[in-house]
Amino acid sequence: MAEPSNPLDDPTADPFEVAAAAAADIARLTGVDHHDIALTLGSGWGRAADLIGETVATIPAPEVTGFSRPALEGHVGTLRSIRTPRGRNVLVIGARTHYYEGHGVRRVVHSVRTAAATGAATMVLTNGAGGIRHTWRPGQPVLISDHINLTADSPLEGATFVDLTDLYARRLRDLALRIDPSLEEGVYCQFRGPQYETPAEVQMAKTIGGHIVGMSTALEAIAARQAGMEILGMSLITNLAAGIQTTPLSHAEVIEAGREAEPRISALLAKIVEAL
Ligand code: 8IG
Repeated sequence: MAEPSNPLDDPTADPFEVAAAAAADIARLTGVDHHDIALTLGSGWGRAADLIGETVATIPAPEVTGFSRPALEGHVGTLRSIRTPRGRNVLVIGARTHYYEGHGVRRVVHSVRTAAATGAATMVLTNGAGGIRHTWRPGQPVLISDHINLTADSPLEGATFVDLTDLYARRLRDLALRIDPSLEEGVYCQFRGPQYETPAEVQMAKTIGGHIVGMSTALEAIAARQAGMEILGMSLITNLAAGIQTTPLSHAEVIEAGREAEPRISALLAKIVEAL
């Protein structure tokens, strides 16, 4: 079966025009013409959507311009429009395209650009990741304080000199800390994946100032900043990084840690979103 074409695969397409078309699709399909907050839910964070308010509409991501069909059959990502008790519209993105899927960085950041085009001024990025700090435990949520982009790629095109000072806004981290003062912070290192790191790569990440290793969030945060959004980043530590934990990393273990932590961290995230 031929894959339906994606306008982002046309190199002459303007990715911001594709994002504007996607935002128009979302307005039409949800009946909500403006969103205030966008939230990307990574592994372990999925249940937060049910806790932040009333779901107004759920749409399959492939019905929205530029969103990919899932790489593997089975799980189709969705976009949800949720109305909070305080009357804000939250766009919940349950369809993340990872860099390692090989569709190019335009597809990776399309959901973030679409969120901005729906009007969202705040982008909440969550993920499941490996922890470098040996005091951290699987199931622990941490705030992202900054990142190191080790993908050797960028969502910015041409001479686009975007400032990344305070990328993960101190203001939003302080707000999260008021809700849970026990939250720790760390620097997120994005590797290309999909293989996990070698222990030597984890030592490199540690040496250059990293505390968290993952495969998703840095490129998305750069695009969110370019779009003018304020960013909150949170990682669920599902495993200690290779060599920090002495046992091999297994995807099953990662999924299990996420499942176990999900009710707790989803409730925390819902409280944070309500306070944004
Ligand atoms: I879940 O240990 C998860 N995602 N790069 N390293 C990287 N990504 C991850 C890891 C990890 N665990």
